[in-house]
Amino acid sequence: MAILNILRYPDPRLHKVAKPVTVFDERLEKLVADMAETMYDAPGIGLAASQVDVHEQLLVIDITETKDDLVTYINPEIIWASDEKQVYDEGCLSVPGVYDGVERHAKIKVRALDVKGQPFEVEADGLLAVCIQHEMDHLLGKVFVEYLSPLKRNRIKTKMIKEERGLEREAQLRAQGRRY
Ligand code: K1U
Ligand code: ZN
Repeated sequence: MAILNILRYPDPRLHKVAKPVTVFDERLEKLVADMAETMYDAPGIGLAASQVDVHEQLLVIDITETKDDLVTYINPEIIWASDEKQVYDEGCLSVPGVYDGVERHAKIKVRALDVKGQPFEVEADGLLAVCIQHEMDHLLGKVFVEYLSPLKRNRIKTKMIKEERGLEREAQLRAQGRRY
């Protein structure tokens, strides 16, 4: 297994639209295992393939504290959504350190395929409903900060770009064997 690189906002690759998975093979199983390891390591409660620069309709979620209930959703579709909405303070591994309220459907019913290509359905509410909708947005190329005001989004973008420059500088100095 391997820890994959998570793209950071505002990387333009986060806005690519993912294509359906058509081949259920060992490569897909390895990708799912690597994504799960990457999510647990981060740590996070969800990860979409788009975040690791794989533009296929695949996501992993485990909202348990015990980290023992991994669910893989391939080609997920929301087949029902409640009129009722809920606001939750969301985070994102592609926008580390930023949490803000997003309004989404309070309850949803999702149809997806598992890693073997077998269909299943899930009814979700609470954090699971939030997380599925957040991850499905990633597959459409949408990052949660796009629900925020242009002012907040631009502040976040500026902060992320500054942090990225700092990280690049640290990496340069480390490569030169210096302390920073
Ligand atoms: O980047 C991602 O898509 C993962 C994201 C999922 C998510 C969290 C909260 C609301 C909506 C979607 C995260 O996992 S951010 C990290 C996080 O929330 C967390 C990390 C460790 C323990 C518990 C939560
Ligand atoms: Zn995210």
